[in-house]
Amino acid sequence: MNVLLGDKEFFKGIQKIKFEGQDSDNPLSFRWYDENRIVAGRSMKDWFKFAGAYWHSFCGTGADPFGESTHLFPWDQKSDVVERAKDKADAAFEFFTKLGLHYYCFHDVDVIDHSDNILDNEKRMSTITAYLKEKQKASGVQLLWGTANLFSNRKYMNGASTNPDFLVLTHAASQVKAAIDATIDLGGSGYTFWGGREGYMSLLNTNMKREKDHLAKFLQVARDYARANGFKGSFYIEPKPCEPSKHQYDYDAETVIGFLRQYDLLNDFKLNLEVNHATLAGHTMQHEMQIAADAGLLGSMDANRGDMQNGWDTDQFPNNINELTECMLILIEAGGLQPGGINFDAKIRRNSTDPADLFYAHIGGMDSFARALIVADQILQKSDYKKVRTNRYASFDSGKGKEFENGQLNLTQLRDIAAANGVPELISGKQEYLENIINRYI
Ligand code: XUL
Ligand code: CO
Repeated sequence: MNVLLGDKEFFKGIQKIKFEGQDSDNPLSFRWYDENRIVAGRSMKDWFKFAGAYWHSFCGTGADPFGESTHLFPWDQKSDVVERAKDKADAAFEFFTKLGLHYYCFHDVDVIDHSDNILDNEKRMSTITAYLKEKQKASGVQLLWGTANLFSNRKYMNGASTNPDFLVLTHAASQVKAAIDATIDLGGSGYTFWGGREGYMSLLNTNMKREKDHLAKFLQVARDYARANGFKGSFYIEPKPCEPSKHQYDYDAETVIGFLRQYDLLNDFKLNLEVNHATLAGHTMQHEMQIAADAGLLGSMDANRGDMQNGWDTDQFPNNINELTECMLILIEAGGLQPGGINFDAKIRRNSTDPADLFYAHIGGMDSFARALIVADQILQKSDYKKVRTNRYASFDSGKGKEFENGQLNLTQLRDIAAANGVPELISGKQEYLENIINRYI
């Protein structure tokens, strides 16, 4: 009997996924992701720290507002809450192990169903945490980050920590406390706050200033509790502009950084950026990553992609090499994610109903990242990408430009330089040239 699988196997007929290289036509193999391959000084495994998302892969039933579930999970059959949760954990760890994912992420309600009773929920969480700990030990899979779901239960319809009703805020606190306890117990390197309902539906009934103050106070007490109980990892805020709220307070990277600075949270919190959230905010993921990297706050990342033709969070698996290459250029130059990894916050489509579909989806995502990393490394090593970018700013490297950067010139002196030097030459930004470099190395 396989100790990891116990006496049940949920993904029958699927063996450990191996790297077989570009010439392989086995759809259940990696063509680019070779976890021990060194790229830009580190193994792929280390650059990415790929994680599986419990919620999409083991809880998401494929139901949508127009139709019932299509993903009928064999691990969701037992009537006993704990037994059902253990089956789900068995399925999840079988999947992580067969795919070669070394990390995972969860919300409290993903790993075990919750009731209306706080004491009961705390007991449930500690029971399943003990079980997950055993699974982690047997498999070597680690917790990338934990979180609490503060958006699905009806009591959170007006927000969790930003709810106008203080009692609702205390319920959110009870969940966060238990989820932090589980994260610490499982050795998680991060704890994420995604505030799906921390925002408003209408300003007519909302005191935005008070709600944002409550959000900050809530984050401070959660931070203090976790630190007092030995949590050494990073807290993450995951920005998203809207959905399910009309306007979410953690709108995008820049907004969150301003918020963290205003409430003195920059020492403990970093960003967990998600591709489809970036595009909903009217940005590219590259933009969000560069903002975070420049602030030293590039903590972790949720991988997925949206759909160009519709404006919501479709959470599809990533497959755009061109876009990912631009992201990997930023990742490599920033020295990687610190201390997080790449969590597949992505779901297979409602009509992807074969057990193998979950493997195809992740293999495609991992291969896309791997290929993009290789391409980005080639660009950085072999092309003049860096030189072109650096040279654009050469006028600030010496002389009067340098003096300006050093704060040594006033407005009148700047005017005098303009008057003495005449009309500036037109200097090309070379955008198409740089775009061609990316395609050349793909
Ligand atoms: C929702 C989303 C969440 C967070 C965790 O859009 O991304 O799943 O990642 O709460
Ligand atoms: Co996410």
